[in-house]
Amino acid sequence: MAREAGIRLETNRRAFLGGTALAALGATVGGGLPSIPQAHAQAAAPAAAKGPQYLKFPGKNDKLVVLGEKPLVAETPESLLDDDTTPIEKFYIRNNGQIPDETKNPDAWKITIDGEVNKKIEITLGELKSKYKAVTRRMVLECGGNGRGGFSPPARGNQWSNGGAGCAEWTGVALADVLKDAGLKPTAKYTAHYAADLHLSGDATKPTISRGVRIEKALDPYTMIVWAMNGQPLPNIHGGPVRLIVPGWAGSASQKWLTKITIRDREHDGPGMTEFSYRTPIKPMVPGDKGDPANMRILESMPVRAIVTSPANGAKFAAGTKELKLRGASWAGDLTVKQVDVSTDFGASWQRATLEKPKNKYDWQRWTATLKLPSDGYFEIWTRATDSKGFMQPHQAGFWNPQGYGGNAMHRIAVLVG
Ligand SMILES: Nc1nc2c(c(=O)[nH]1)N[C@H]1C(S)=C(S)[C@@H](COP(=O)(O)O)O[C@H]1N2
Ligand SMILES: [Mo]
Repeated sequence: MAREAGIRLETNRRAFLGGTALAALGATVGGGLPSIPQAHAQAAAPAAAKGPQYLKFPGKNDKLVVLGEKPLVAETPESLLDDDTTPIEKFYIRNNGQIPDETKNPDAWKITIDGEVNKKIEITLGELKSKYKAVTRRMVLECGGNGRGGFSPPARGNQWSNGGAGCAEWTGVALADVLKDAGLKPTAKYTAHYAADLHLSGDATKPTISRGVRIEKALDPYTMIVWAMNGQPLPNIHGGPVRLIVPGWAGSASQKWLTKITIRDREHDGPGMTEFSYRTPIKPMVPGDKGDPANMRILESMPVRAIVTSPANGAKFAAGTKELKLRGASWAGDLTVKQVDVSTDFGASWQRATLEKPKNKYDWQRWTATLKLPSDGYFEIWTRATDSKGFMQPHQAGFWNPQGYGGNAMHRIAVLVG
């Protein structure tokens, strides 16, 4: 009978440095840890000496790990992503600015659509709900920086393991339906998203973050304006009363507390669109270099990723356990996952996992596998996914970039038998 013990082999750099009894063990595991973690471990040790800080937030699971307090950012340990649909209490939180107060009258919330349209639209959430056909879809939302903790040297930003992602049931309307009413001009090329959250500085004239997408993605029927999450009114912390969900692309495009979408005739240039923000190198760059903004292009679809959601990293099993049942999740941005494999010999040989179909496009794909263990002892379980175009996760986060996007190293956990 599997039993989670008091050991924790944390997978993110900050956490495993926490001086746990098995820190040395954890150092070799590293979901996305570089192969030579010791050097960084020493360099980063003083700041991380306290170990992981757990979230205390109303309605949220107290095992979420705080990556930043101002703004509030919290990630979900992989083992908490074991539900088919991620419950709200386990869903990661990523803010760039201040969290607005909860609105008292959600249906009076106003959204404006302007710019390269024939007819500017000003609509309340109440009108949006009654005027358009509502749909519910289970889709992954994933932070553009997910997996960043795997980069060596470390990249700027929150050091996510793989838990800057979740998969929820979103209810709302297709953005395309609203854009159709507004009437796109032939010059409509890109969206620009605006919201009600105040900049960290408190300066009301500065947007906190304002990203956008190519008009083709805005017209994807799965790109939605949503007001409910898992059948509940969208919680304030997740952008309630109303937000965008742009599935498959960096989560930053999924504007929370949505107030306005301006249609532009060129790529948007708001905060989060320029220099190194949500941009990856055109020509691969030297890891650790400053980089050249002219060599960067905007990040769109997220890369393929699989995680083990059960057992948890650090799980202990009774002596004589010969078989382990694994469960996990996998997803691949705009694509689907074709195959998931698992290994217990450090990637020397691989066994194919059983992969489920997504419920709808952009849903994640759950997977299971049964592993035979040759003996008691310490084992690492590695998992890797391959997407529908044949791209497989690398052993280490590659294509280094200053802000650490696209880090999709294989997920690794450690277990102890006996
Ligand atoms: N208005 C607004 N929208 C936002 C953000 C933000 O800071 N402000 N953060 C973005 C980022 S970077 C991500 S990853 C997702 C996170 O959504 P969640 O907090 O609901 O998980 O929201 C996006 N939308
Ligand atoms: Mo993000």
